[in-house]
Amino acid sequence: MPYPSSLQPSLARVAATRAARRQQQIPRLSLEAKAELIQGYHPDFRPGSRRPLRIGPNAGDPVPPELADLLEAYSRLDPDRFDLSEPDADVDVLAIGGGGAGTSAALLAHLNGARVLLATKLRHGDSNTIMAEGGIAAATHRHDSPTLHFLDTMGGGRFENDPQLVKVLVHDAPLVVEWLTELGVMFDRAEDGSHICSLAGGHSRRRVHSCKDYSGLEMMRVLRDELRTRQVPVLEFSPLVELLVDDQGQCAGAVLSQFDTGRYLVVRARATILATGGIGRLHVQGFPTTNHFGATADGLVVGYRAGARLLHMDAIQFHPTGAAWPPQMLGWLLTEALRGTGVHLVNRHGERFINEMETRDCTSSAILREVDGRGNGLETPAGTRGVWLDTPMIDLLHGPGTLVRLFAGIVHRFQAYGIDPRQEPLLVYPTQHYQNGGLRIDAWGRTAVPNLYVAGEASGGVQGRNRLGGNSLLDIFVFGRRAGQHAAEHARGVQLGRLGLEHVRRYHEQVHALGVPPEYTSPLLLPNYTRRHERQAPVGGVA
Ligand code: MEZ
Repeated sequence: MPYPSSLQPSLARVAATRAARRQQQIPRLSLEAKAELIQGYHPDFRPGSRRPLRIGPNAGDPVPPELADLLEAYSRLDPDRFDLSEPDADVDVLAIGGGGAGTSAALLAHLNGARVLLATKLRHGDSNTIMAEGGIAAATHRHDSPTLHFLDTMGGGRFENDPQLVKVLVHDAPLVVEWLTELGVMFDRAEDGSHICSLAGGHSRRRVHSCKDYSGLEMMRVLRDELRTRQVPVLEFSPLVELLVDDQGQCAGAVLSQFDTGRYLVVRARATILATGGIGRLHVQGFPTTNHFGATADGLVVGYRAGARLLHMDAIQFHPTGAAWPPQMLGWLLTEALRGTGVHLVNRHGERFINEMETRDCTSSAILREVDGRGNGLETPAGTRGVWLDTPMIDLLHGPGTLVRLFAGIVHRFQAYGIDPRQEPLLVYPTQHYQNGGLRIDAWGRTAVPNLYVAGEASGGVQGRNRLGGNSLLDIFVFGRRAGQHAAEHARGVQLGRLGLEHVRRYHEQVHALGVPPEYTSPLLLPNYTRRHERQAPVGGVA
């Protein structure tokens, strides 16, 4: 859908100011100015954006109400009636989640001699990994070092990251990029064969390795092939419903549900790895999202019920540049690599208002200030609002053909709606992108629950309160690999007791004491897109 006539005067203004803006330098904000901007405009700080959890290991901690409702709901299973006497499968390592974290965990567990099952809610690969555009961060170039990567990551996370986890993240990073390259990932390369690296907000060096603007899809292509070639069993369309905990308090596998038959499957496992991803499809505060349909917090909910602790769950990442037009693409990711390649953010008057390489918490807040606070944004006839991401700058700065060469996916997607990003800027607004926190892990992905591991976006501690671009694809492979390797070794020594759902029974008592109606159940499994007035309950699957 081409731009409506009401936006045309502003489009003309953006074009008229483009050449002059090339020379303009916008200084980075001081720490104080950043803090003030974030506290004034970041959605995490809006009234009503969090509420204290009332039950479980994190009782009293603030979390988004959309998540709190799921954490304070009943299981889909009745622990008094559910039959666990004959497990459907018995494995050493059960990896749950078909994205990069789960797949790399399953692969490493297999390579370390474990009998592995990978279970996933949708098709193998359907995940936030395949939505990742920009790339993976790693200090591989001569002018860079893991130490600089460490400092940038800690600063981006507002120094609340677990330093041990960040140390592991940045030190494993070059190894992970080498591993992916050897497996066959086709990274963008310069004429001398070296990887081309781009800049992302908060990184002091160019260290994001990309595969055009479909980096995650390319990585997932290769990993999925690898798992298939090695004949690791994969169970698709089988979402996680509950973890099993034995009579010694150890995690002992999981109950999955089969979408097609509605049947439950009991999988006994000596080690279980949750790699179920994020919560974008909860649409916190009504924001659109860049996330895959499966991102409904399932692992967080069942891991919490089993006794694992959450960390930083009140810190949600809003990517600054989600599509705000056409309406069909609302919230779609417009990679940060565009800004890293020189694209400006400009308001309705064609003016820049922030250094585009600030961290995401800051840049998103600046956009919200421009639109909501200063009235310098634009509104479309569909009611969406935003500022401009001036994509024609790329060809102006780097020569004709550059935009389509580096960002082919974005160009083609917008052309399908009659917008040519080579000629016209894109209207953008912050979009829910990532959960900075998650279930607390150590350097091997272990939680406080014996035999239970977490890897990737469902884990907490690595990213602090604000993740830097490129550190998510990195996180999933670093900690997916580590969890898989450790789980395989650990499983050899595990003796499981009687399988049980006693933890669910105890949790139900607490939910009941809150007065939660019995039809409020979780995990959600699929996003709830019924219209508000048609809903039976505000959250979860209604049993
Ligand atoms: O790590 C990310 O989230 C990332 C690089 C996203 C993007 O802008 O492409």
